[in-house]
Amino acid sequence: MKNAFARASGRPATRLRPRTALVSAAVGLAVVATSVVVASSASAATTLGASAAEKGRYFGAAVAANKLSDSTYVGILNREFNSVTPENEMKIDATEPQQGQFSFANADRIVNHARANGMQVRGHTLAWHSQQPGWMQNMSGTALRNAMLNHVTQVATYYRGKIHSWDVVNEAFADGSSGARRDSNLQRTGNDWIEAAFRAARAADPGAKLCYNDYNTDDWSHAKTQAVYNLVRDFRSRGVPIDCVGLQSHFNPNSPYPGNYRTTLSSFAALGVDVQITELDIEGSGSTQAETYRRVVTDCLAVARCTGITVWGIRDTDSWRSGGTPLLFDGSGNKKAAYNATLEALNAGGTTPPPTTPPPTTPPPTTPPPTTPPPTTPPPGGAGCTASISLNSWTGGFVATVRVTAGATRLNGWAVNIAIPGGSTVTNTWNAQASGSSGNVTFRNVSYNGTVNPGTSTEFGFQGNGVGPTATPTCTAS
Ligand code: 9MR
Repeated sequence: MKNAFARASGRPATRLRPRTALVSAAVGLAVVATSVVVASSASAATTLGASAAEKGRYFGAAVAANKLSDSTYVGILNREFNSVTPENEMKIDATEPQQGQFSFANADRIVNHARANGMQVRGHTLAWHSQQPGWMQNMSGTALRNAMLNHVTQVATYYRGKIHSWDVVNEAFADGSSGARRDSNLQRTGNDWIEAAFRAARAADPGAKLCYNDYNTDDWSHAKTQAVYNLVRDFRSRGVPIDCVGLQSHFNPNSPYPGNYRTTLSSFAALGVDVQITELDIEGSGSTQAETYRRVVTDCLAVARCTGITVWGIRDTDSWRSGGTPLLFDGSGNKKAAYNATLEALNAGGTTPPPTTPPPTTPPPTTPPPTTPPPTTPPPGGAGCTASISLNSWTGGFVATVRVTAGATRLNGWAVNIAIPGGSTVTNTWNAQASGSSGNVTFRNVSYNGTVNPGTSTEFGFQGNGVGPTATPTCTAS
């Protein structure tokens, strides 16, 4: 959407990860999991990230590298959020200012801060008509197509293993009632530019979830929403790799929260992709604003595959639309009514099924279909935890997604043991800490996903060379 706006300033800082802990016990055995739902009663998480994590979700914020020196900003970031999106630092103009010369310093500051503090990273964005560096703006045809694909490949490769989800393509559809693609130099390289970008991203980082991200796609009745839906449905039916849809969800009087928002979320999810609310902000104030935040959060929690929410900034003064005071903290860093409603809605969301997030749907080029070992049944109603693994394999490599499910008792930590076949090695891991890279490897929770409520699940993943594990993993509660 849009017109440019301010950026900000800063640098790195501290750490700290929230976690509400309650009792629990249990040691668990492992095996495959079916996910079951459970109402976690009266969870009283005191931060957004902790509460979302209890529901198997993340709660993130857009972050500006040059604000990482602001202690109030960083204090809130580290306390409340378990996911970050670089607000501008991974855009094309930032990462490839001259053709073939890549610049990752500012993005790295955010990624390093996130990783040091146990936060996931959403990558934003690999291909976009806007914020192109000058050299790209002036390109067209085959040269531009190749430059775009090279950009996707280089940036996704550089961050391979560090990105939870990539906005591979951003804002490719036109506003209004046409349902058409937005005209742009990228679009003029051919209608298949979007799928070409997704294929290149999958090949470069098979472990990242690949998202299409757009704005004004929140109202199910809008032509633009339908156009994105049709794109995703088409990609799914043809095996073009896509794992998620990002709904930016910038709400204001011209583009208000729609009553059919939940229908939009569930309709996309029914295509077999995750749905992420990627740039949430709601202009307004007081209880009106707070109630809209509550609705958005409640809608997300009601849809199993709505896996996370990112607000587009931390304090109102950090917002690209600061005049609309659209965020959860005021300019002094105080919690607003909107914050309280958001946290309440998260804490109230215990009855929702946990998200089911399969691994990337399409393997890199020349790949056999993903294989999934047959499920085993978890001990009925037992304490402890179970783990199931699904593989996306290709010649010489694999990505494993492991789902950890709590038994009858809340987990405060978990460890999953997986036998890596001889000759194979784990090359990188996300959402877990690995004890090694070969043989029997133990994957332990990281700070933000150790707490798992009874019957709910969390996921981690790893990538490896060789063949993926075939034995059933064992899970132990801690
Ligand atoms: O918040 C971003 C702002 O700092 C930039 O100046 C602007 C320039 O394009 O982009 C803003 O972020 C946009 C995001 O990348 C894509 N969706 C719309 C966001 C708000 O404009």
